[in-house]
Amino acid sequence: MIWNETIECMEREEMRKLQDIRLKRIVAYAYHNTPFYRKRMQETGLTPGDIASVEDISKLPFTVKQDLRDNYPFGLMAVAMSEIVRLHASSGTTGKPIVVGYTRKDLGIWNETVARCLYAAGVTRNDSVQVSYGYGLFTGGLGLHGGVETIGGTVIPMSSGNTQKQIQLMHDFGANALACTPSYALFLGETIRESGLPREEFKLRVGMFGAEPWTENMRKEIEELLGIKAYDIYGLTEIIGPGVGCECECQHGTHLWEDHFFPEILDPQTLQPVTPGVTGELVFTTLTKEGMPMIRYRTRDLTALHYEKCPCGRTAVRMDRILGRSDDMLIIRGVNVFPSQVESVILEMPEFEPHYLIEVDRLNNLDTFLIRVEVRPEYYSDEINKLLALKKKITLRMQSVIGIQPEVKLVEPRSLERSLGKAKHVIDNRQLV
Ligand code: DLL
Repeated sequence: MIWNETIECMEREEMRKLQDIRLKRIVAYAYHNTPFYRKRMQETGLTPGDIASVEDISKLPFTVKQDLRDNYPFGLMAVAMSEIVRLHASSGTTGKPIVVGYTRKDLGIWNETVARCLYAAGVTRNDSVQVSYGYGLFTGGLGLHGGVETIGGTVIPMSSGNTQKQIQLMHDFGANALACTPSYALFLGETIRESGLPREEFKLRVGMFGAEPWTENMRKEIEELLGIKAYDIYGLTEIIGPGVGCECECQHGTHLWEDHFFPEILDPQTLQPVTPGVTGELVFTTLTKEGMPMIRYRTRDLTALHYEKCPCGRTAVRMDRILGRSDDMLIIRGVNVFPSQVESVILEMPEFEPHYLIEVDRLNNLDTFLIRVEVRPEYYSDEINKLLALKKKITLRMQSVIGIQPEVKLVEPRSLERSLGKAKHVIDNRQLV
């Protein structure tokens, strides 16, 4: 099912023409309406007339998260505040939040792009969708909410938390789709299993999970636990929120809605474009947003793009799973380590629950690297030899995948804290010393 066939299946050449027109327009718009962009362009000796097509995009300066912080709260708005009908914000881990503003037209674009995502995941007006992303300044809850209303589905606006009630109402209201973070989906699944409510009494068919990196193995785990098909949905506050892209039924890549959000992949070191298919940093330019346009925003997300047509009929570019964020990457004893690598090892081994915590510290100038991982009840044993053998097995596997040897600590089932929103998988104490 395709929500906007004209756009989602548009021939590449046509899409390029549309992007050319929109890029020219948005650059001139940003130049004339946002002093920040005007100054940046003037500093590099550029005028809007220098941008004739997407071929010229590399002439434009980048925008980074710090720019949003420096212009906190409303310095990047391109319209008078009287035109802004909604604000959202993302707290991040340090410093001031970043704030984004939407005009009425922007909310319309957002609803449209989330509607495309829902259709791509096979959710229609006949479905009811339990939205268990947080409502509020976080874009997850209200973003999905608007999309479900746009397609005419039934929204169940649960927000996150209150897990027992989530399950009770999911059961009683017969929700067909669930939208939340993958880590919360796991928690919901575990709680359903323990609740004693028979799974056949649930009508859940589809999940739309995102807002944090997850792996193929985690997908399998969630699908088995909840008896559903799980789709990856991607987005970020700075660009619009959830719905920058989503998987279709073919599930080989996340289609990005590139008529609104123009993607580039750059080598994070040289900031030069890489060939399609090669992994690098994802950079977006919003082509239509009025309230707060973003020009060449560096997401720090690492992925690759594929331009071949998808068997679903869509031509919209496909993005690989996000490998991680360049700023999530840990450098431990000189080796680059992504939490997603740790996660994929844990999930490929049947003995472990999909819950883990990485702790990094520095002792006598040497990095320490500890992974706490939960053993499944059926493998948790009183016999020390069995646990030692299990520990050895996972340590060796980690070492071969990551390249360095972690210290693995096997912990009891259900002993690690569960997450209601974005999971916290890493504690890096090295910054504190
Ligand atoms: O997380 C928006 C969102 C809400 C997306 C609900 C999907 C569903 P932020 O809080 O600004 O916005 O965080 C954006 O989260 O740059 C990625 O690093 C990460 N992220 C988002 N979706 C995915 C995903 C929302 N599907 C940041 N896979 C992004 C991996 C994701 N990482």
